[in-house]
Amino acid sequence: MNILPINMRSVRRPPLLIITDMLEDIDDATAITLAVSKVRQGQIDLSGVLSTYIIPRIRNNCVGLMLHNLGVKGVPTAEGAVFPPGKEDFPAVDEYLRSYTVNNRLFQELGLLSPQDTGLPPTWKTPAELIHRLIDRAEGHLNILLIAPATDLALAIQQDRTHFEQGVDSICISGQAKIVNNILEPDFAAHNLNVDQDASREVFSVQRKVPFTLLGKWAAYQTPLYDYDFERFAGTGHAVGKFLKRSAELGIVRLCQRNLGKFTHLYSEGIAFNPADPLRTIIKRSYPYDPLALLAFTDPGIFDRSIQFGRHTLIGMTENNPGMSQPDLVKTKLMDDILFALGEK
Ligand SMILES: [Ca+2]
Repeated sequence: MNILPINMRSVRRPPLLIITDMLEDIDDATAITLAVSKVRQGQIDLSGVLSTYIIPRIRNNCVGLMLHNLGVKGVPTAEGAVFPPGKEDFPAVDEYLRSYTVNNRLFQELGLLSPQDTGLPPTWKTPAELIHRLIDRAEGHLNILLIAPATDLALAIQQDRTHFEQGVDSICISGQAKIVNNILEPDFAAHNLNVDQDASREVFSVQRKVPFTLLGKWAAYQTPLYDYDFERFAGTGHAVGKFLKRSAELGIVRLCQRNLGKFTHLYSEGIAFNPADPLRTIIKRSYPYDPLALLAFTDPGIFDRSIQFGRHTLIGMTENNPGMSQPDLVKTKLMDDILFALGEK
């Protein structure tokens, strides 16, 4: 049973598993860079990174490349679920694979595409098994950051609910919740929770045993990242800094190609689109949903305790209560931590 080395007998820093859909979305890449900074600053132990949703293998490779280029070794990474489970002919699969050719070009351009260098970890039988092994490794004190659809967490709960409820100290989610009849319910206006609604309900079913933190979009709207912020990342000269900048540009291009209506709604004032050369499109503004969810876990004091609901913390659920009275402080923290991972300061 002991596939993982037992070298964490006395865990002081909170062990954190990240579940991500890293690929074309700048949000996840920024969050993973921030996580590496938090490891370096001694605020967390990174227990593992699970990549999920439709093309988990490609996402997992990207995570491996990110960690490798950030100098992180020995962190288990694994492929999560293909969603929807058992429906691999889901139309989105083709579309995603086509889109990957764009990102493939990006990875090659930056010299990041060399999976053989990453020392990719052993293959796990199932993502649920990995989650339960990480609970054991954390001696029943695992924390989970969910910045992706909830499928894998739901499967882990279904596999062994008692072990999950007793072994997980907290779940931090990039997304919104509502309070209905005195319980938390997932708000399906949030993308991560909407993608696999059954899985989201399953995850919320552990709320009486496991404290939740939710970081909603209204918080992210307070601390946009601008083109000049991405220039600073690239300006470090670090390969990942350059990647963050180019990924921000390409992610926006992909959204434009896929869903023009949503693109216009979200970014009508936020980008300078170059139709002659979409890969030269410059992002002017993006919202750091996923990195803020990580900060809500590592640095809860920089947010307002806007809504405490029992043991749960809800930040940025509504327009009237964005969850931070000092957005400049939060933004500075975010930038300093990311730049730290890229070798600045
Ligand atoms: Ca994400």
